[in-house]
Amino acid sequence: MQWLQRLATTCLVLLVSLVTLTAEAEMKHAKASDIQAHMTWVRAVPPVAKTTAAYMMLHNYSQQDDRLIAIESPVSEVVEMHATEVSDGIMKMTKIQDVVVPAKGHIMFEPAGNHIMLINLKQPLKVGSMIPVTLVFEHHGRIDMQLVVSHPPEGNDSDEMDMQHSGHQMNH
Ligand SMILES: [Cu+2]
Repeated sequence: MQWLQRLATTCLVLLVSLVTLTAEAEMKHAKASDIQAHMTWVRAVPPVAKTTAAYMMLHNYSQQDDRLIAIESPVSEVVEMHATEVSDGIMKMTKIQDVVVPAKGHIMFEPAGNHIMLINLKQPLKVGSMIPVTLVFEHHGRIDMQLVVSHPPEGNDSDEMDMQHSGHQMNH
């Protein structure tokens, strides 16, 4: 019966290494489709404006947290992630270096919240046109997407945001 025992042990070792290999492969090959953006848009601004903001809901369907470390776009010289804070009744925007999108979770880039700033626009952005944007993640790498330029949805206080962003523009 010794051969049977040996066979069983060999099978077990093979099985364990197979499972380990599969798990490792899954960790390394984080699929780009794990990360998905919804409700993406870029705020339409007058042609003279040098700055605008982009918004989206960002889902992470994978089993591990991922960190958004950079955002790129050919339409502006600089792209930054900003947080909005209220101190002494005044809304302030501060640059943030990265944002963690939790496993099986989502984050928002939204008016009056965290948002993406397109600073020093190279050309006026036409309403309805598509803007290429690349999100760079620690694990999932580079993810390309197209964001439509549009006016804020009905009921959104756009004047407030426009004021914020023109105020903000002077800091750059
Ligand atoms: Cu901002």
